[in-house]
Amino acid sequence: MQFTRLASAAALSALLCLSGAAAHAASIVVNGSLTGSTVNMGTPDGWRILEGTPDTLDGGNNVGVAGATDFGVAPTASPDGGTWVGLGINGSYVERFGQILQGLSVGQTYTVSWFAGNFGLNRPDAASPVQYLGSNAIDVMLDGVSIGHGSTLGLSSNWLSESLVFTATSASPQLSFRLADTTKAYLSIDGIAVVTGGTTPAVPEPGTWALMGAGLIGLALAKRRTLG
Ligand SMILES: [Ca+2]
Repeated sequence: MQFTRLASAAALSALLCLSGAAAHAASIVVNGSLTGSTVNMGTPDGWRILEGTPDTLDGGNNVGVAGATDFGVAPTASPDGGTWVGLGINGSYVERFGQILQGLSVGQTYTVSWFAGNFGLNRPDAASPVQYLGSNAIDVMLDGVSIGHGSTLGLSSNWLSESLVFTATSASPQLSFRLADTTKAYLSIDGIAVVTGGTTPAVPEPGTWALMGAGLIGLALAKRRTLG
């Protein structure tokens, strides 16, 4: 998210940025906690910008701008703690960040998980009003190709835990995140982990449970009639 007047402050923040890598114990991802200094137009150590200008932020520094609390809805603290990354989209303007994963086994399944929030950006009184208040979802990409996305989130203070399973087709694919559709929005992501294993859950849909329940009741009634 570009704010030209703050470019020098952002550069200073980048200089002051210290390594805060705190990788998940069993996760393949480097600095999945997205720990770093808040910075407008910058990502934490271990990650790189792939499109547009993602930011590193927290609840007191929206879009990485020092002291900015101009959210659409004030965020709760990240379940992962500390800073996180914000991704904007506006039509053909896309923000995407990622890293190269290492040491995957081709044919092995992996689970990628993350926390997502939609706190937006609302600066209606600026000389040029800036409002990113739409609903959108976190899209997950491997080597630049989408492998699925999380739920579509409207503005809310809450974080949602999301995950999906993929099968590795190379040992070192590029994992990246952007927003799933072109609707103008600004979403947050934190706590990214990739762990070995995982299967697509074969849990029956709610409708299936209802049918199964009705079937069981029917069987019980039939049995009672038979016995009676
Ligand atoms: Ca974090």
